[in-house]
Amino acid sequence: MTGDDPMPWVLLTVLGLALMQSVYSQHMADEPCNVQILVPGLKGEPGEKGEKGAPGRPGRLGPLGEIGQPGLKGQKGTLGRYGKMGPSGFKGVKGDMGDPGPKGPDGDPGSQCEFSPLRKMFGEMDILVAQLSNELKFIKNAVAGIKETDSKVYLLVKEEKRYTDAEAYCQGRGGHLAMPKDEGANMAIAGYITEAGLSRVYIGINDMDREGHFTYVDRSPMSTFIKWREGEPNDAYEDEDCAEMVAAGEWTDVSCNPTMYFVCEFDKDTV
Ligand SMILES: [Ca+2]
Ligand SMILES: [Ca+2]
Repeated sequence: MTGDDPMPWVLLTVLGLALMQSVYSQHMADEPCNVQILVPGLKGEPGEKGEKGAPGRPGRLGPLGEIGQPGLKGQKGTLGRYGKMGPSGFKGVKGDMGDPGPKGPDGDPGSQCEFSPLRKMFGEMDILVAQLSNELKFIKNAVAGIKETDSKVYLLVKEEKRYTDAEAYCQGRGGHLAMPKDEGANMAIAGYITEAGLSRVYIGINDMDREGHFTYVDRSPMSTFIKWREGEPNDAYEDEDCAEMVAAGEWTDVSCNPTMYFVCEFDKDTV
């Protein structure tokens, strides 16, 4: 046999295939036909405890709680700082003119010059004009109406002054604050006040020297005629040493400090 002859190869192939078929057929005949039915097995033994897991995510926000009871009052705090300065107040009422001050020292001698006499003359004229103005005011008051009795002339001065200033004004014109010493004089003054539409004026009665011991303003003792209103004099607030007449002609003791109109009296002999 040579390589050029195909017959041996074909023969060998056929024999091989036949052998393989024979083995396979014998194997299939030995295997039974099995039908397997799957059922759950018995429960196993519990496993070992696992490791702790990672923390979970935060839960959702809960609903709002109820309002609690008010707490106890705390202790008083320390004093706070001063506040801001407030706005300016209203302008007050003009006060009374003060008493004249003491005389100042003499000035240095001036230099001699030709105008000195003129300057002195002008100064004197100023003083004269001031005096005349005051007199004119006085005459104007007097012309406006005076009251008189047989022996006295009364002048209502419509300038508000304190008691002592009022008396000084009357004295400056030769009189005093009115000192009613009988019913006629008192009625004349009371009528004067009523006609002028006033409710009160200073009159010349006071207890400035001795509390409760009233005298006339010229320090003469009181006459038997008095016209105190019921309950007066009462020295209210221990500060009433002067007297006023009210429109009805009655007297009350009052403080000497308020300013008000007043009535001067002059003796007819000296007017
Ligand atoms: Ca008094
Ligand atoms: Ca009184």
